[in-house]
Amino acid sequence: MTTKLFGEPVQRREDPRLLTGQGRYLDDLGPGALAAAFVRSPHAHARIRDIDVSGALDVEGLVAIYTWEDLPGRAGQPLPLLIPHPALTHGRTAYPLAKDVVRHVGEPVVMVVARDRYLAEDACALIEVDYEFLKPVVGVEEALRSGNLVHEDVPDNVGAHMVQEVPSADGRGAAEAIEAAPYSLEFRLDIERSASMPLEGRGVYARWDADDHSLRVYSSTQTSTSVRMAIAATLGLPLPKVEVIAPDVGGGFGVKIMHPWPEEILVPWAAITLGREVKWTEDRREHFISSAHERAQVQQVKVGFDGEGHVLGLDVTILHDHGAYTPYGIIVPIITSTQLLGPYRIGAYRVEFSSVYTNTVQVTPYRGAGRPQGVFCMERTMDHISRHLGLDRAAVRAANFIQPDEFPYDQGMIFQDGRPLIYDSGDYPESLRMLKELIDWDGFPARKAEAAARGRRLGIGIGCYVEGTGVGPYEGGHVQVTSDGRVHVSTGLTSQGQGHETVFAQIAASELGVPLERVSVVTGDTRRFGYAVGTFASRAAVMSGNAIALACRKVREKALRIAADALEADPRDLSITDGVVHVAGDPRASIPLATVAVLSNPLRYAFDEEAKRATQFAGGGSADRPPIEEGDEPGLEGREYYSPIRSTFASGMHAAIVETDPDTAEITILRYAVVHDCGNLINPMIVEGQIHGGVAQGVGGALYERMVYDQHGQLLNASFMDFLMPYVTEVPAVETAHLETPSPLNPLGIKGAGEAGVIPVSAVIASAVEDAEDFPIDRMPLSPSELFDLRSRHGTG
Ligand code: MCN
Repeated sequence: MTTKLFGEPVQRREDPRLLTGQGRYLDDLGPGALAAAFVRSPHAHARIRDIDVSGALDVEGLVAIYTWEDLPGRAGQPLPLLIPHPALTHGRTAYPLAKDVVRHVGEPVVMVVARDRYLAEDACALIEVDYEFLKPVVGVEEALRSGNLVHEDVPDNVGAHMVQEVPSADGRGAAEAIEAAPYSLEFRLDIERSASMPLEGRGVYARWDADDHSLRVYSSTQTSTSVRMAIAATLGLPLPKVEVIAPDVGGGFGVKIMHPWPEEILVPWAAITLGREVKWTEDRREHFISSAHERAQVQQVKVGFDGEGHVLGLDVTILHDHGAYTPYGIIVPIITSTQLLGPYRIGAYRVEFSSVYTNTVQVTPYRGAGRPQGVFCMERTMDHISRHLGLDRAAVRAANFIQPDEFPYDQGMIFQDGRPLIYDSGDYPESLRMLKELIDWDGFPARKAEAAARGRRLGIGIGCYVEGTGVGPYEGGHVQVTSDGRVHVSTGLTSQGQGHETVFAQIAASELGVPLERVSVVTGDTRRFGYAVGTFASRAAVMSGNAIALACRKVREKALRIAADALEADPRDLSITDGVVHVAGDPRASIPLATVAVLSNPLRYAFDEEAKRATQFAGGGSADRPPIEEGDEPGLEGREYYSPIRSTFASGMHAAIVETDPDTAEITILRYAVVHDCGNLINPMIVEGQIHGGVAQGVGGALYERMVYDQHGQLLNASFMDFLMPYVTEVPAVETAHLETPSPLNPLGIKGAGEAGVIPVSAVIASAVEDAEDFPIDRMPLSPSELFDLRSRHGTG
């Protein structure tokens, strides 16, 4: 690399646009489009006896009303189940509009299209649906106990049951290892439901071009290519006749990935059927009751260990609340059960989970995707062991760490991508050393004692994790240098605020040796890049980053070849700096990359000054060769795909100091420290921003955010008045240090960072509160009133 932009804290170039109101979000588009609105089920479980739309027919501006019966062919089938798995014996997905039965409050039943949203909502209010009530099931334990079935044909409400077991080196199973261990403990953990709450909800806007027989769809999505494929397949359109564009997207955090939402099928279908532009923008209540939730699990843990805290056997049984449907199969509990192992070498491990249906909103991946639950389980376990043995909590973790010379380290499990769970690199002891120094771990007991002398309760907590990032199967990058010397980069995955316009430009500028200002980046537009997987699983940097680097290398090689020809030099003697190709040792022998771009196209119309100069500059190649040689293409551009053999494992360790109020049980985070390792950093400032945002979300999950369902399946806090999120006043300043252990698996040596911040926060806060209060914390989130109750229960209140 000739221009050092990779690794620099370059300012986010998208921010001036986004922060000054210049962003173009879904609802900014199609101001004249017809509006769709939905009648959604008010009941958690009911049979639809009749739908009477007659009362709505006179509403002024009404254009159409659709129920399930109106949906043609595949559009009337259940939505796809994206990731089937042999353990998922009873996978179920919803119909785009409910057919016969509704299984959670908020399930769409009728779609109305009208001149504007107000009129569409008015019409919705006048449609009468006659429901026969069925008994709802809420909560995983209730679902297993009660005879009420969410799906009539799913016995016991269990959609999937899976066991993975890794015996110890001496061949013992987990039960045997625990039995034989000098010490053992058993405990239960409860983690409640939460959800990703992007500032911008979901939304779709579709335009049908009857002349061209083609459809253009804008969706606030994390995966425009999957939306495109789903629309083409469901509505029977040839793929090239469907284009999907993700405009600026105001956050996704998982809820906008891959699986087609009903609205992403229904709105385009209505646009085609009506021959008009149609748009739907989700409102906040719809987001609460109709999109997706995550996290809810009950975990039963048994652990056996020796006197130094080495884990000899671990047995975890998980009840995973899947809500009413399983559009992504069992990906979330699989991630929990595999990544639970963290940075540790565990003697023998057995994990069993049941994925349980309930009459609540479906569960799909939310930032961290099952890992916060796994880390909560493992880190609580480490704290239980330390407490039992009276050992330092950091020392017990260190005793179990996989050592730097043990990589690649095979955990013996099968990862969520169906491949072996192998960690590629890391240095966990060094991470811990850095973290202890950052938070002054060893100095804390004195600080705690000093505070206690003044009547204050302080506690310190710690949490460690690993994260498989950059999952495949592929991502691509396209790079083109035009005759004005500009570099146009595109990749198919989308952006929701991660700073991709900046980091991908940094990669291209570094690889090609051009100034950053000359690079532009387009993401999430199937017109520019048709094959892509999408933005989730902290994969954009690894996947598109490497694909773009490879495409740049291809372009660079071609540029050097053409330049060498023009300069009559050896390509190996050339370098590119500041957008100019130079011959080593001859400062006057140079040619701008812009000129090389002109020379790359034998059809040299001189449309601009640069092209005119270039045409005069050199003949561009030998007279005895054809203008385009075999295997070559005109233009200075290249497309490459990156497809890894397996995921690369990022890791990190967090620590927090909290204060709990002896009277009110209020929990205040006084300090929060992070050591993070995502391999080579492309942009440390962006990674820190990602970590800070993740920690803020994690603080929400640890102390505030929960979905409160009553026994009738009604979500009681479906608004920002009642669903508490941390404000800036509750989020601590995050002190961050980076460790860079490059990944040996990809050319840039990078690992992902986008979810890292959120993953261990609940575990860390629990650890710190436990230290302050001196009794075990077994649930998340933890409100002051719950802490108050726990104090009473433990006789310390
Ligand atoms: N990065 C870097 N160096 C590295 C690794 C990453 O500079 N070694 C940069 C990347 O280039 C990128 C950012 O850090 O700009 C995050 O990179 P990555 O880990 O690849 O994550 P993705 O870009 O794939 O983003 C997805 C991830 C996920 S899974 C969720 S959920 C999430 C998140 O990112 N949703 C977000 N962060 C979010 N941030 C915002 N603002 N909005 C969301 O919806």
